[in-house]
Amino acid sequence: MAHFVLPSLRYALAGMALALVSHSVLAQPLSVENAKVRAVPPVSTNTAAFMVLHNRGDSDLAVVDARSPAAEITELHNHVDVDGVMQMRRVAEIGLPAGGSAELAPGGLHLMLIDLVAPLHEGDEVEITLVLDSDETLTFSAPVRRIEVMGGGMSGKDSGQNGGHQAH
Ligand SMILES: [Cu+2]
Repeated sequence: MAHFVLPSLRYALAGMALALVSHSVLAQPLSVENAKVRAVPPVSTNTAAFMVLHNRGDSDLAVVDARSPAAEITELHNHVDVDGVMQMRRVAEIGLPAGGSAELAPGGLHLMLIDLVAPLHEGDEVEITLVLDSDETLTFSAPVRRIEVMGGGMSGKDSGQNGGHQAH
């Protein structure tokens, strides 16, 4: 591996770093706990991230977007009961009232990581950025973990193989 950096690239990187510093303002009132990404078999191209969000501020806020370098697309999802069948739906935002919290957990709200750029291994750290309605962002890393499917009865079925909506 070459260790030198071309001058033009060096300038480009410096500019990028400046742009990130000036644009990415830490969303102070928002805190993230217990973030994790579901480990999936290498054939799976999608996975989900779970966490607990707390709004410790005095005003309401909402998470309106998310992104991760680990996936081509990151979406906010929820599960809804449609005639007794749980289906995933993309949601426009995850609202957090002042002093409130939201749990992203299997069977409910989650971040959907779609078209993973590389297979994820247990123990890997995945960078995730949440975008608020105020345009503030919060970036953190979440470890890849094995996460059991909730609801029992499904444990005998290898639900991770299709890489699709049943993966979580
Ligand atoms: Cu989903």
